[in-house]
Amino acid sequence: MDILLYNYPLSPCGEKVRFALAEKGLAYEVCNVDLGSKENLTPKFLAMSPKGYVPVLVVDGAAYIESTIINELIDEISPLKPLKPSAFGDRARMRLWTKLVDEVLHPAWPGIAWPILVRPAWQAKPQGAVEDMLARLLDPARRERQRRMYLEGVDAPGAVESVAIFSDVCDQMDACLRASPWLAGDAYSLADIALLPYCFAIDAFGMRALFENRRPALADWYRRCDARPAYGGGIRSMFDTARLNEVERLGREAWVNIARRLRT
Ligand SMILES: N[C@@H](CCC(=O)N[C@@H](CS)C(=O)NCC(=O)O)C(=O)O
Repeated sequence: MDILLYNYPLSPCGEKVRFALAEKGLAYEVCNVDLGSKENLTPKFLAMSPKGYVPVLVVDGAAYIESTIINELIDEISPLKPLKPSAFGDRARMRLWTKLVDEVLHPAWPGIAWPILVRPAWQAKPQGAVEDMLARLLDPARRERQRRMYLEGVDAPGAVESVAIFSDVCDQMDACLRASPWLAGDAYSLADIALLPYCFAIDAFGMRALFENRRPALADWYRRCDARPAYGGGIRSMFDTARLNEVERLGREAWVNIARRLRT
């Protein structure tokens, strides 16, 4: 089976797919799509992903979009080591978590991540070049949101609210993990995989205190996820060290501003 993943490193949706592929031990190639220079808006990419979103998973020449659906597909491609719980009640719980990610957590995510992952590259470009890239976005609301994040960083509307949403999801995870070892019961599942990239990114941004403080069950879950053999004994080993160092520095700077906004 030929598998190719179009991804942007540290994009939680793309990392979610990488974690599922790693759990299954499936070999795949990666093609990084630079969201900072809008490589996702080329006609070739839009033909696969009409909204210009990564990830896209190409399996034997057929392209699939939407990370939650892609992860279910990966689980079906390789039925060994199932990533869906065997009990129907646990499968329903798993899907409540993936739905929460798709409908609540991920839509809030750009408020935390864009100022760190994309804004610095845009600030290094002439403003006209950034406006040209923004003009290529088809959705006016997405264009306006990205423009505000470019101009205002964590002061843009939505950034502080994103932290509040993330914090609320962490509370829900902690409550669940006090009662069961994994989010959808006794076995590691697509629910854990759906949430893990967000916690990893926050960790990589040097903001781990945001989800660990006062949440011992969540902190323990994160350590157990990180130690899973599929991730090479540490999720950091799946990333470029220089890029991790850079996002940690940017994340710590952003956090100073977010913390100031939270206090006011
Ligand atoms: N619902 C989609 C969301 C994908 C998505 O938001 N991808 C982001 C990166 S995490 C993206 O490609 N953003 C590019 C842009 O907004 O220009 C999924 O789960 O795959």
